[in-house]
Amino acid sequence: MKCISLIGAPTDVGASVRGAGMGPDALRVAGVAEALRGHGYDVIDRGNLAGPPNPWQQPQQGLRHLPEVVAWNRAVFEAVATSLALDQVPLLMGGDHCLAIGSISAVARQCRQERKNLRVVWLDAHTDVNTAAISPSGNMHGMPVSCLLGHGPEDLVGWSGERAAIVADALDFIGIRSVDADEKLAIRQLGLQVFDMRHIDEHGMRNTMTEVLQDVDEDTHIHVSFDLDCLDPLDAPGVGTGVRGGPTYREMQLCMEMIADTGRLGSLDVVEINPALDVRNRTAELAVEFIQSLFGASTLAR
Ligand code: EXY
Ligand code: MN
Ligand code: MN
Ligand code: MN
Repeated sequence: MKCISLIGAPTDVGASVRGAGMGPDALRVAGVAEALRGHGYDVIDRGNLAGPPNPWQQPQQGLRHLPEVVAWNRAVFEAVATSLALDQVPLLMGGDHCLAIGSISAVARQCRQERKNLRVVWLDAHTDVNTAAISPSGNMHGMPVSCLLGHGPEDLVGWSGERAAIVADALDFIGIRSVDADEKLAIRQLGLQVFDMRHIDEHGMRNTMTEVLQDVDEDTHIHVSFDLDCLDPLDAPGVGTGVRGGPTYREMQLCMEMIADTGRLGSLDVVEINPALDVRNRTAELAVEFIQSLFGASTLAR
């Protein structure tokens, strides 16, 4: 069993509201390390990364806080790369979702070196595929997917060794229900696979995940990028950009369990938990429940 390394990135520089910077400690208080140890994993908490404070400025040329976003992602990239080089499973504790740029770029580089097929499962209410040209807000937590596909500011692309860290085919979105007008066009142009809430309503989570995971084989590395706003805000109130109508608790558990069953989970982001908006740490506690399922805890297994 691989060792899991917890990496805290306490920042909200990419977000629209303040507070996600407290996410790493909320997960610690909710007992993430103890829970995983309880399932037999070795867990190393590498503490929190350092980076610049949130200057809370207006966007410049369509991008808000670009230098700070670059600095935080650099730190994340290095930490995730180090953990993968040690053959550990990095669990990035955000922070807002812009941090997936550094995290997934490091994973993509490692997969290329090891000739593994990278598959990214993006659990979110949003598609995060804005760019400076089309974003309605300039907030960079709405742009990590574009950056990873090679369509971001020069400072944020190419870290994996290729301009695009991932190809559109390697990415599946689940739980989507909020897409900006120009993002819809981008999704079509890029050929992205979006399993939106209507798809889950009509086909169920089981069929959806069967489709998502159909070509996973022994050479596959699955990266899960888990934005807690994927869940319904009634279950997960501690998020900055909640959208009603998310998957139910059981649907999300099944999603996690089916990923766990492949045995190919290699890395994970847990982002957008905002304790300032939460109710008694409920969202971090819920995240810890889902993280356990993702790492193979099930009702009848130890
Ligand atoms: N699409 C909106 C924007 O780009 O401003 C909202 C993005 C919210 C992103 C959250 C993290 O997933
Ligand atoms: Mn997101
Ligand atoms: Mn989101
Ligand atoms: Mn696909």
